[in-house]
Amino acid sequence: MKTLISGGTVVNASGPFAADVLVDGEIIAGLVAPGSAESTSWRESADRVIDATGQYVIPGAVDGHTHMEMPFGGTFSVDTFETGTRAAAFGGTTTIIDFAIQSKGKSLREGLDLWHEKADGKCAIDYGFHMIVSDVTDSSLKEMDLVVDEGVTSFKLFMAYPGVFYSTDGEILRAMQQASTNGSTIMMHAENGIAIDVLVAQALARGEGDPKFHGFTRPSLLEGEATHRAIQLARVAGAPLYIVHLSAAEALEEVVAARDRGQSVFAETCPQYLFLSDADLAREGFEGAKFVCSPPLRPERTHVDLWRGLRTDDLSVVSTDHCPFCFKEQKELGLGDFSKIPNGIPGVEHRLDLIFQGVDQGEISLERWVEVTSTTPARLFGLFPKKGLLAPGSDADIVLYDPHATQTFSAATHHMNVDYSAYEGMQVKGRATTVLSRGSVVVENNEYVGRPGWGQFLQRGENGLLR
Ligand code: DUC
Ligand code: ZN
Ligand code: ZN
Repeated sequence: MKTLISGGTVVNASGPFAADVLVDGEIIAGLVAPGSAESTSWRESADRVIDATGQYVIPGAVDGHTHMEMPFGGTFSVDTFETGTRAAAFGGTTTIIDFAIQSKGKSLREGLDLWHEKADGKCAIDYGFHMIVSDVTDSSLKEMDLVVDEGVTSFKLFMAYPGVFYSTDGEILRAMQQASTNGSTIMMHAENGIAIDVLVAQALARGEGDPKFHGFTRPSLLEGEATHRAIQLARVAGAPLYIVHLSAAEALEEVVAARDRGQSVFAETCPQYLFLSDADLAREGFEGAKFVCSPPLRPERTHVDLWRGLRTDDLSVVSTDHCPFCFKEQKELGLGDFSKIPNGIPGVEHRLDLIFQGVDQGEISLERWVEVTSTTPARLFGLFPKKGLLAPGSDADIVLYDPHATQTFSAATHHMNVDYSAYEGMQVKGRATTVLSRGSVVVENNEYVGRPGWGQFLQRGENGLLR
């Protein structure tokens, strides 16, 4: 199957240029000058020609942080791999990396097998796994090496959620030491969970049960403190560190200091920390529950710091931390007690569009948009240049993006399997119009034309930003 994508502006992380894209089967065969002899001859033999006039042609976006079917807070996140990857495709994301979970007392093997079962034969787009290590023991440390050999090359640890995912500093150090010998990267949920639990108990004892107290009991100082500690532990172990879902200026300062001294520390932020704020968490009645995630939404003034971090590359990636729980019956588990609200915000469908608003509003350049949503996550998580780049030999994961289209986000029209939108009524510029996954069109004219099971498991390599 030969495809020609003609007349568009190709945007890689290196910048925009006019080019026609030749696709042969699942792979990009070439980028050629529009109207060139190569383009004309490809057009003559092509099975399909896609007109990209007036559109950006970008590498399919890579979301390095999702939670499909995640058991959490006494329930499960509601997107399956089938519904979640379909929604991702609608928004121009053609790769997700989800978190397989080692439960306490179980092996990494059991956790990874379970995640393969959940995803196998279900995904609309390609997918990989990170592994959450909840139980650092002699045997799970050894298992980390085996898992790396299977293409799961990053491990998430938690300084938050005592009794669930939490690891002590000693356990974290041991896992980091292991990572330093097997070429993997440690991802850290950096919030001081022990201190937070004290603040939560004190708030509840005062009768402060509304959603906004979720934010008050997780102050940004405790994210900054944990980020500092994680960085120092990684320094001692000599391991690369990736701070997930960075939300606070105090945490960003720590990342800046580490990167300035040359330490291999990377960080992502998420659209919710760039577009939503603690004012949403404090919405009337129980509405704020829709915005309960951890770390919590911060004051609006933090947006400025995070956009700056994206410009300076102190924040290298935007991922979603997509973790959808319905308002009805799931978020409602925490009526009267914010600590029982399942933590998470749906977002896998809207990342590319939301970050494009940053381009439209002059916060970041067009190529930086591609870099933080696609190229850098592909590099960091060992998928580059197969993913994250439009070039000969790369997978033909391609998005046609119309910068002049407008859309309004709403639960009534989104494709995520969740009963509310955190961005209800928000009008945005830009939209993915055609999405190809490995050369096959999966979204066209706002219709899903892919199929569950098209997406393949990606065995990932080492972090490509270490040398
Ligand atoms: N934070 C969330 O909000 N949800 C899932 C897990 C996490 O760390
Ligand atoms: Zn987390
Ligand atoms: Zn997460």
